[in-house]
Amino acid sequence: MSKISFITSNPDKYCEMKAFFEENSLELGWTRVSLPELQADTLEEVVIHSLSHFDGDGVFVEDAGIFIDSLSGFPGVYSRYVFDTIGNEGILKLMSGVENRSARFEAVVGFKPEGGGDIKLFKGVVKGFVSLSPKGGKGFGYDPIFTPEGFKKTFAEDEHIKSMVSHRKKAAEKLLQYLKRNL
Ligand code: ITT
Repeated sequence: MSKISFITSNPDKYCEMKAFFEENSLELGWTRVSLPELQADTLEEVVIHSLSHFDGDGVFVEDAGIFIDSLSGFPGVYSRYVFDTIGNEGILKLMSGVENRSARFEAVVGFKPEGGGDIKLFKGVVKGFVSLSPKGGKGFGYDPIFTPEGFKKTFAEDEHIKSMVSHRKKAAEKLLQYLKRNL
């Protein structure tokens, strides 16, 4: 199998994905470029649009976001823009006094198979809650304000928990199963 490459501008996303590949004795290349941010309704649309900019194959992109129930799924596909503008403090302000803290992270991986063929999509979801304050230092993105269901610590407080149950881990597992079956 030639080396699969992850197209992303985000080092945190690459490092997490690389660790999942290494656990499966696979190398993961990094195509570090900024992807055009399409304003679309779903992560799947964003992923397909991003991949359409690349001629090569054996590559994948991944789009992720946090969907907050009491905000009707906001910021969802706009997670990057919202993080870069109002950030975690802004999200917590929007949720001030809100009792329903439930939320989920979603990740969609889009893989362009080697030698051509349709784009394959793999989705991972983790349910949890938005904490009342950021915990665990600066962390990656929304990690300091997200506590996964069944745990008491935010993703930023416990990276080990994140590596076991995250949306990215679940999408990566599906991608890795596909790669093992097909390559
Ligand atoms: P690429 O599109 O170049 O891959 P990006 O930073 O734009 O990188 P996404 O669109 O997938 O990545 O993610 C949107 C934002 O959501 C991202 O910038 C983070 O702030 C946040 N995010 C994504 N995955 C996350 C995770 O696992 N934990 C915390 N925040 C995350």
